[in-house]
Amino acid sequence: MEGREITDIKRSDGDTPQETLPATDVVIIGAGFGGLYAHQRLRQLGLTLQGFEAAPGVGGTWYWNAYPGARCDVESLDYCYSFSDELLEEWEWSERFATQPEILRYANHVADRFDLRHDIAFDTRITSCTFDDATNRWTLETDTGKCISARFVIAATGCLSAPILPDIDGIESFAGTIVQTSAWPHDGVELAGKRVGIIGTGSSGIQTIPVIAQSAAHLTVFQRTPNFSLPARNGPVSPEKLARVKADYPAYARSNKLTPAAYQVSVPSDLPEIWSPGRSALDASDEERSAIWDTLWNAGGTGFTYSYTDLTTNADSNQLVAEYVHGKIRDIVDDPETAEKLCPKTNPFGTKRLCLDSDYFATFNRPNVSLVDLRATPITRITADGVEVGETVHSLDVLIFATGFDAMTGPLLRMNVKGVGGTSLNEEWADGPHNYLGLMVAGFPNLFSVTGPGSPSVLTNMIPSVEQHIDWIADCLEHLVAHGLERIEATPTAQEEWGEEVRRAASHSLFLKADSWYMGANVPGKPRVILPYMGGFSNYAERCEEIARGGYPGFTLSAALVHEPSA
Ligand code: N01
Repeated sequence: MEGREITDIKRSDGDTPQETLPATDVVIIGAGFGGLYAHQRLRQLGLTLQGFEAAPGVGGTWYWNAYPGARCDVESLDYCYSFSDELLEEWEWSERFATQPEILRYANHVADRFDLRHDIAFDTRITSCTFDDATNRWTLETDTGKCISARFVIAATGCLSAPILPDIDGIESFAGTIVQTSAWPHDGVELAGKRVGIIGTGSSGIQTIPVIAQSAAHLTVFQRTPNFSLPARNGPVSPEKLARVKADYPAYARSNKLTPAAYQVSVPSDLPEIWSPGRSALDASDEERSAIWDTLWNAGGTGFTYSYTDLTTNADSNQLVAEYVHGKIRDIVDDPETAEKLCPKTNPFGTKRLCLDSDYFATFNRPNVSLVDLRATPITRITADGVEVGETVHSLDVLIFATGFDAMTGPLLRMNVKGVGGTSLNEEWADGPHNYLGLMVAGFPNLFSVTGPGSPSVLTNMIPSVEQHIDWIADCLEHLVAHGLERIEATPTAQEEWGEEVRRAASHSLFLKADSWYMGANVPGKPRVILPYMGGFSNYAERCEEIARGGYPGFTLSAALVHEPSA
């Protein structure tokens, strides 16, 4: 089994590392899209690099989330690197929304084509990162007993790479197969003819449920909170879009980076003429709104959310769109009681990550699928036989957890990071993340995070976003080397002001009202703060560029050791 086991993650046992690797200029943690591009970009600077990746192969989140039905919900022609014109021209995507295996093939193709594997240690997880103020170097330890010293560390650790398994009584007593969507074995899980249960109805659950229902003897969906989902209407890549994009793919890909979400959502050609951009949903009549929403609903994808500007900022507009989607669910689902349970009413539309689905709601019309409403009756315990809800035991052969991630901060906080004076990042972030531009934390010099909290990251098309971060980091390292500098650190003031900016950017948003992972609300005890920066990708990228052009205000750059080594 190649997938990550639930209890999998090898932890540092506190033993002294057995082997010290040669010191390096830069350690790159992670070999997903961020890490791979970091290798490609930084090697051009002539720095020595050492990469570490917990998985046996490249791909990051697209390596681990190999569950049936996994696919991206950014269109494949947009979900790609733009750093190489040749790569853009030669790669052919087969579907509008690419599947996980196809995206993983793409990641492998990039690794092979640009020869990116040789500096990466696979099957190796970083267990600690400790900064030495005396030498301005980081020491990193791995779960394989290795230790390495690096001048700079790039944490390309992903935003949704720290899975969480809920603390449900009796989980270990289940006699059947337990599997997480985020650790799906690459050699598959036998589901055909089995009694399968799934806990979780976020993007992962909503994608996998319709596929599993096709082969399982019975599928029981344990739902705590219903979610808004829009139809993907997946299919082959549209020939019109392909022609338009391929006419000048590099220019098209570059122009993605000039947009608020690093993604150009195309408006369907049959959109009623009454539609124009930049309007409130409240300025349209009921008929206009229905006509526009029907067209966008039928076109599929996330274009629906661009229909009006205030769907996630004005509670009345939000109510209108929520009711529209409830109406669609009631139309699709035959059983009115089930339909009602599937209508999301506890969180405003679009404020938890919107899902894109292929026949999710219709799946509940199948005779072999049942919905268990955990709001009405929570899970009592898991037993050897299955899941006990109230007085009822749902007997299962396979139990799937699609229960999400400790998003954005989790991947960094699970690495036992200690900065200047031994201060732990976990302590620094006890009340939520603090950093400058989502890139660097005061007191943690020479450590860069890629699409971390406080950056637009998860609200954007991630591949252009990671490229923007890595380009900025690479330019910054080039600047340091060119000027004989060896240390860069965010100032506490810049960090504080950026925190204010992150809060200000979210202040008018209904996102603050949702129990979402954007707000840290899905992890018990996690501080409830907005994690991504909502000011838009293009503004943010411009700001980062200005800061670099201006000689890095808000950062302290130093030429040599800041402190004398202690005796
Ligand atoms: O995780 P989630 P996900 N008892 O956190 C439920 C990206 N992604 O893996 O809402 C019962 O969204 C929880 O219930 P509740 C995307 O950004 C992208 O699905 O907390 N249920 C919820 O239903 C996405 O947002 C793609 O009440 C429990 C579910 O588990 C992010 O990854 C595809 C529970 C978790 O949903 C995470 O998505 C897949 C408990 N104790 C993922 N604990 C694409 O690009 C949790 N839940 C398409």
